[in-house]
Amino acid sequence: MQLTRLVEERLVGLFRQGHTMGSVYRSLGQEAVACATALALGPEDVIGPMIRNLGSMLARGATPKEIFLQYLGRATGPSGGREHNNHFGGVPRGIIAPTSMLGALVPVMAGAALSFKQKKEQRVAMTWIGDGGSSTGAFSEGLNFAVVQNLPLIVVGELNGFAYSTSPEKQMKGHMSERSQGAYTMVVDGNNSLEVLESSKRARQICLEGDGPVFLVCETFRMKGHAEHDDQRYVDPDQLARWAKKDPIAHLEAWLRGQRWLPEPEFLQQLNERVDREAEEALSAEKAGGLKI
Ligand SMILES: Cc1ncc(C[n+]2csc(CCOP(=O)(O)OP(=O)(O)O)c2C)c(N)n1
Repeated sequence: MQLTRLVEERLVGLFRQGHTMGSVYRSLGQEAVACATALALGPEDVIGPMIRNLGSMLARGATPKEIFLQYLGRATGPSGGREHNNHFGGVPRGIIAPTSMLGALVPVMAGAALSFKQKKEQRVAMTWIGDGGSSTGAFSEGLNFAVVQNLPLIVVGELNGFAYSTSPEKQMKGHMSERSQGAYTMVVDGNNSLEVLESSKRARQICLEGDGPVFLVCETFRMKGHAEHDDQRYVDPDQLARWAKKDPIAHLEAWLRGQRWLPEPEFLQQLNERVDREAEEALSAEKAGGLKI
């Protein structure tokens, strides 16, 4: 979670200096959702992340340098400068590249889960969907397909207060969890990484036992605007202040302190240095270099 936060903070700096291609989409305050769900998986499982799930990619081995190269549009980046932000994947890491069209990853990942079921492989597929994205036809069709086929698919719902500037009550009746269409459903505190981790492990087990899919709705809050170009003036400052007190990293830190399991003091400094070093390496990388399209 801390690595995600540091990488994103560094990306914001690069954006403000005019280095990045396009905007920067933060997951500030919701890092537990992407990280703890992905950490519950095995290496054989497959994820299909969305824009706010950079943490899930870091959890599965993507490096800060790759992410910086990608945002800078460098030819030596994961997509060779063809794509921006976190739109890259990798078969060895079990990452299917994000798809911009909201909801579209649900049927794609249901397809991956179908192949696991057909081949009798003990693997699960996982993807994420925002409250806004859950209003798309693709989400409904994909989840419905997974339900009727009993697929090993975990759809993580990110109920984070806003879809761009639209709050959930302006685009859905009732709670997001009511969109489960018969999938096994859980609602958890998305800012409590331990709860997210435990329920994600349970979701995986349910899928492996043939009782999937699982719709795991994580209640959280988007602490920044939709992206860096959005100053979130439509968000009530009191609401932001309330959620700031529920920061997922501070929560885990307090728990670790209680267990006397806090990492060595140099841990944070080393993480910071790593992110700075990899950002500098990406910045000095060749802008173009024999890219064949
Ligand atoms: C089908 C589709 N419609 C519209 C968009 C433009 N769009 C991108 S992100 C976004 C808001 C997404 O909100 P939500 O799903 O709640 O996720 P969050 O940004 O809160 O994480 C919109 C409308 C899109 N990418 N795809």
